[in-house]
Amino acid sequence: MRRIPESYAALYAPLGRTISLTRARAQHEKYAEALRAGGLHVSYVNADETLPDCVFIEDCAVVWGDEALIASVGQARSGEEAGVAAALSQRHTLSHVEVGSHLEGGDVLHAEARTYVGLSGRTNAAGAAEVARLMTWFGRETVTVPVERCLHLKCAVSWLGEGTVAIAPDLVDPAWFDGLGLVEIEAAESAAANCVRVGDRLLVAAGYPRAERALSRFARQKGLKLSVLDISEFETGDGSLSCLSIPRTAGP
Ligand code: CIR
Repeated sequence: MRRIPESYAALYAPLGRTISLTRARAQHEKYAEALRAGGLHVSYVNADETLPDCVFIEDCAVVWGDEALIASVGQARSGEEAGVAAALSQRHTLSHVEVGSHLEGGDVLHAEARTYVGLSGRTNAAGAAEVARLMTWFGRETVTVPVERCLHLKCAVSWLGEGTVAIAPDLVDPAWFDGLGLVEIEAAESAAANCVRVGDRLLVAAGYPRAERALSRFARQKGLKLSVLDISEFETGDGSLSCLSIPRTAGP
């Protein structure tokens, strides 16, 4: 995870979006507790005041096993990758996407033997090809999915485990995920399609009661525990659950 800089609130204030740093920090800590409850050790990259959106660490790298592919984030956030690369280099072998490749981790979804990469406003075909190269190394197939109605692929679809994804069909066509189980999230609550699975825990965003019922039914059937997390202060910055961490759960 990455600590929240004071400048995070200042970035959104001129847009009329109010962020309480106190609330954001409390929500961030609850999120870390849920990751720990799922069996992970959490380490932090320091905040950087010159990079107000840096808390959305997921976008900076794609990690699989001991490999970390350092992404190339959108221009407004450029520079966030360096601190994340330095932290990851302690335990991972790094590679960097090439100049001209655009890639944000929010567009990369691992599900069963496939990795799906969203072609979005933030990730281009060259960026997706770099993910495919890394995944081929691990014997995984990569599929690109057009993303036109939201920021990243994972705003619309996320891995729940047990062969299943949560998906907002109004944002991305479920046909791309043929062969997987689908927990459909209705349009009015589509933000709840971004969940995080760690160990026997499913992290879901608070404030989406119908989606929570559907996800809690899934969790009950599969013997998982649900952590319902308020991430309002990150949603105000267009973030969702997965963007607050880079998990090292998948891979050999
Ligand atoms: C951005 O626009 O890049 C940030 N304000 C939000 C990034 C959210 N990242 C994510 O969902 N993976």
